[in-house]
Amino acid sequence: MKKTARAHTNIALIKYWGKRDETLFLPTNSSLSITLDQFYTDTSVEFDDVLDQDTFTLNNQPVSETERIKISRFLDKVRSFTGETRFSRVESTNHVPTAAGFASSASGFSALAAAAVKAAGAEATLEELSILARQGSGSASRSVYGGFVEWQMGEREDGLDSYAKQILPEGTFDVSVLSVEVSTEQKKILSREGMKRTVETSPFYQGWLDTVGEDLTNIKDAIINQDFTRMGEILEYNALKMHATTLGANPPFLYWQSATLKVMEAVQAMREKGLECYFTIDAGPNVKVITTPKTEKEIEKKLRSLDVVKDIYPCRVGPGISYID
Ligand code: 2P0
Repeated sequence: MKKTARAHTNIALIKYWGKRDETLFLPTNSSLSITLDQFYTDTSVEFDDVLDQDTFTLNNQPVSETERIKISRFLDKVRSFTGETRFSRVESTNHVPTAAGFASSASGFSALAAAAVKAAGAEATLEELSILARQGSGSASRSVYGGFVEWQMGEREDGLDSYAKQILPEGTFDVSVLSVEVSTEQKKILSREGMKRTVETSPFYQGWLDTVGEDLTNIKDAIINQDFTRMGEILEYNALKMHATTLGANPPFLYWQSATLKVMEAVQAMREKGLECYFTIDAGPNVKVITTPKTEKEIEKKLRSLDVVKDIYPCRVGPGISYID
């Protein structure tokens, strides 16, 4: 029984930055994201007793042995959840511009969790899928849902209360996300390593922990009230604060390039002229600009005129997991 699921990627407005358990992917803080409509992964899974190991192709190409083992370890979690004992054939297609700094791991593990559970003939609630997806990549826990999504960190050691919940469904509060590409280079410090180093060495990390909960409470209130300005102010503040923690790490590091700063300045300059937009940045040099559908085109045009901008990918708020067959 081959089953195919689609999951969309997401962009965090309140960042997941740090783990308290690296094996179970348990975070040190709750986070909040928007699921994006344009970028997604389609994954099909078929368990078959002729197989003597899991196989995995990404965009029709077999992956490296290291990658295959990573996926197989994740499938072990699905097998233990569903009682399935066979190995599986996994085929994944990414519709995610990884060059623009989008991790495909969020949509990837979310789609894989959903397809694998279905292919095993089992049922899972969205909460259970979120818990499973989380154990492939933390941010994947949020891609199970559409709209505005909160990943609640939970308190338990076994992670059973660490899953995402929808705050507001897609189609309720229209925002526009412009992914601004300034560099297509591979990042030097992967987010997994970056957050670990920050947790272990940055004296600024405590400041992050002390205040991120309040940012989350405030932004949830803004989102529920569809207060774009307040949401924008909080998301920009939270992104800058996350990046500030990396400067205090030892050895210190910074995901920004000079081009990143140019886009940030342009956003602030447009805002001063009454064009409302805000930026957020993940573990890389590219910038996501959050604006409204009404101003999206004008802002995109202005950003495209900057010589440091290579490309722009516009998105709106997207849906959660769906099954294709
Ligand atoms: C986020 N990031 O909330 C944060 C902000 C990057 C910066 O989630 O180690 O690929 O697989 O759990 O989810 C990227 O990290 O990390 C990320 P793992 P993940 O979107």
